[in-house]
Amino acid sequence: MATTTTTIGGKNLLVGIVVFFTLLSMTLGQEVETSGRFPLVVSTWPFLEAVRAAWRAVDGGFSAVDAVVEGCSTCEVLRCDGTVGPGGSPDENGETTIDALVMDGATMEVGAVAAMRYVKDGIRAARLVMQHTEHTMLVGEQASIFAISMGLAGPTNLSSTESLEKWMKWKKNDCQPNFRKHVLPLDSCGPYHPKGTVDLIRNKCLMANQVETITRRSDHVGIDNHDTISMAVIDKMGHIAVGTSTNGATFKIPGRVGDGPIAGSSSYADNEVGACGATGDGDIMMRFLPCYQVVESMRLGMEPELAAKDAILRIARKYPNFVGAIFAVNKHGVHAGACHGWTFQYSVRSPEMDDVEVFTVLP
Ligand code: SD4
Repeated sequence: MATTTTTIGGKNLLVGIVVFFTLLSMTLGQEVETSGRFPLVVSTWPFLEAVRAAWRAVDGGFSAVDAVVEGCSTCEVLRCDGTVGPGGSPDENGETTIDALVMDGATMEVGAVAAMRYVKDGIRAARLVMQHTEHTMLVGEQASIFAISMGLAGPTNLSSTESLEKWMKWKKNDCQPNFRKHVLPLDSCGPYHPKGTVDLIRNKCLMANQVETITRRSDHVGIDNHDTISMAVIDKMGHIAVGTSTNGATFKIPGRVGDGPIAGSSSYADNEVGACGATGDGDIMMRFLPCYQVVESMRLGMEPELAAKDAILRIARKYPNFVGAIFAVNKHGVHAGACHGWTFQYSVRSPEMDDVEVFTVLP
C-alpha cells in the first residue's frame, strides 16, 4: 500500500513535474511571444522620423508616455507635413495655434492644451498639464502662460513665411474657403454677422428634418492638409499611452479647438484594452468620440479592424462626405486602420521589424 502510494505519489509527482514544466514553458512561451511584440509604436501617416524617435525612447526603456512625447515632439520640430507644430494652418488672422493631448492608459490621466498661442511645444505642454496639475485641459493664452511658467520656450511667433504667404493668398481670394455658415457677407471677408433670424429659424427646421450638415464637405482637410499626428505606444511593461499634436484646420476661426485635445476623439488609451488614434475633419469627428468608441468596442471583444471600421461608419452614416481615419491597436499589439473619404496610411514599429513599416488603408 505504502509502496503503491509511494509509486502513485511518485507518478503523481512525476506527472506534476511534467505538467508544471509544460505549463511553465507554455507560459514562458506566451510571455516571450507577447514581449516579442513589445514595445510597439503606431502612428497616423508615414511620419517615419517621429515613429523612430518614439521607438528609440521606448526600446531604450522609457515609458509609453515619454515615448509618445518624444515621437510627437519630433513631428512638431520637423513640422511633419509642413503643419504639425508651428508654422502651419494659419487661422483667419494668420496666426498658428496648437492643440495637443497626452493620455496615460495606466492611470487614465490626460493632459491637453487647446488653441495654445506663442508656444511651439504642444505635446510637452500637454504633458506638463498632466504631470503638474489636477486639470485635464488648459486653453488659449492661459495655456501658453502656464507652459512658459513651467519651463517651455516662449512667447514665440508661431507663424512661418509659408503660413503667412498662404494666409495672404487666402485674403486676396476674399477669404475663401472659410468655416462660416449662415452669415453675411457670404463670399468676401468679414466682419460677419448672422444672416437673419428668419433664415436661422428656417435653417433650424431644415436641420431637424434632413440634417443640414449632411451636405457638408470636409474640403479643408485633404491629402495635402493632414496635419495631425496621433500616436500610440505600448512599452516594455505593457503600459499604453497615446498622444496627439496638430495645428488644426487651415483658416479656422480664431478660438477654434479641434478634436486634437479631446480625449476619446483624437486618441484614447486604456491598458486593459488597447488604444486608438485619429486624424481628419476634427470638427465632425469630435462629435462622435470615435477613439473612445474604438477602445470600448475592443473591450467588448471586437477585433481592432472591426472596431475601427465601425467607428468610421457611425460618422459616415451622418456625414457621408466627411474625411477621416482611425487606427486601432489592442493590448496584444494587433493593429488595424479604417478611413473614409481618403486613403489612409499609418506607421508601425515593432521588435520584429527592421525599421518603421507603413500600412495603407483604402476607403
Ligand atoms: C483637426 N483633426 O484639428 C485635426 C486635423 C487633421 O488631418 O487631423 N487633419 O481637425
